[in-house]
Amino acid sequence: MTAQISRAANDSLAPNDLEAWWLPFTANRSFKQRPRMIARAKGMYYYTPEGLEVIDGAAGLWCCNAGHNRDEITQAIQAQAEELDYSPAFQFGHAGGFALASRLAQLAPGDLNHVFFCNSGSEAVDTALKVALAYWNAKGHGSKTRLIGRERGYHGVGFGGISVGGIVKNRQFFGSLLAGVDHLPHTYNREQQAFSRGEPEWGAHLADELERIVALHDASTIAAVIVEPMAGSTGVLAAPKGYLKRLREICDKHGILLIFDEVITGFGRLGTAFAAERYGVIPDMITFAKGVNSGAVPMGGVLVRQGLYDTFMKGPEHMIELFHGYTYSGHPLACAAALAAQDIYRDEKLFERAKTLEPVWADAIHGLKSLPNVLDIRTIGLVGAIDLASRPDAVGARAFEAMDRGFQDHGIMMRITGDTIALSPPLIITEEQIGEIVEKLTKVIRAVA
Ligand code: PXG
Repeated sequence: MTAQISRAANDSLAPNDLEAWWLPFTANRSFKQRPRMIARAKGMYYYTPEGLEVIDGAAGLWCCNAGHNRDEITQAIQAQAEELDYSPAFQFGHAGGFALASRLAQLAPGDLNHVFFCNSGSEAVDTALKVALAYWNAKGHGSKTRLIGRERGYHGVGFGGISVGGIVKNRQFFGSLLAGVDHLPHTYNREQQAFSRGEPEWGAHLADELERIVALHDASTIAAVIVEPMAGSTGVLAAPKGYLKRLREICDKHGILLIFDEVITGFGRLGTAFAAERYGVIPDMITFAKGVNSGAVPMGGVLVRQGLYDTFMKGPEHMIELFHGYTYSGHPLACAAALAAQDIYRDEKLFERAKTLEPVWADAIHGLKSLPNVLDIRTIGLVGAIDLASRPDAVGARAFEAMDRGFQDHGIMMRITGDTIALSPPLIITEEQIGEIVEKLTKVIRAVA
């Protein structure tokens, strides 16, 4: 079948054949029958080829924190492309990469002083897991190889990430995955936590499950624990109060590295530069991507504590210290975009803005509580999730329809997972635009009742 879409106002942006592109994490056949095409973006809005304005309730995919098509970022990318298009990062360097690494190290809490660049969150996760293994090797503890993730965790789609991840569909079709992985329980319990704002009161004790895992495997076999401070993809599960501190304490007690996957929570999403700052917990590594350059050019990376980096910096000086890296690590265009995005975050105080708006946002989203089929609503920072009741024998159908009708009929972009609607608008959102999101969501949730 060749799917055609009607000739749109902007001919040059409307392809006439949708077959060739196999879209990721997408219902392809349904998309190609009723495509959701995007032609351009500005600020808080996307525009379809037909010119329909769509408010971005998702910051793209949790990444465009400074809003869309910011002139400062566009100009930085353009200037960089004219000056230096590509520069190898194996044995060579360029000023933008060093400037950005210093900037991110300053932004990060504690002694997370070093940055390893890659090109996505998935690569950042694989990088962090490999650094953890290589670190213990370098310390002479080669038996510390186990990796501990968490049920319902999302750490991208590399084999490392899906192994420590805990989303069943992302794992079940892909064989035996990495060996030697175990999982903490997830932290969601609707009975105890329904309609929570910020960190749920209940659930810190679930961190103690790490003690049970250590007792089972022995700490001498465990390299690292990786968790999202707020599990995003699985439907917005904020860490319960005190949970992350407890994980840190147990990791310290047993000599286990703690990795925060901040691919979503990094760069202001929870009202601080990193969630680590919000929780006053310093992990050994932070993975980031998405918001680092407001989604303008693919980029990810890992922030690494001083002690880890120092452990690698030994042996003959002509020798490579870590046998790992990517052709596009620290790509000049990604770095230029990131420096410009970081300027915007600082100059417009967007992280503080997210913090100030958090209660306004929470009031607005929790106001949807009485709409049909709403089972739970969770908010934290500038993130929200709405669980809808599933239709009988059709899990996911209601939210899928909400996403489709939201875009096609009501001019709102949202993310869905199962029957959960997830929201994470750009941090530039105004109170009026929060109202617009709520108004449109109200119509959509009623329409799919
Ligand atoms: N870690 C976390 C915590 C993430 O949320 C990744 C790693 C992987 O990043 P890359 O750049 O490889 O995709 C992510 C990505 C959604 C959604 O709506 C979430 C992500 C990506 C796409 C959609 O739930 N998170």
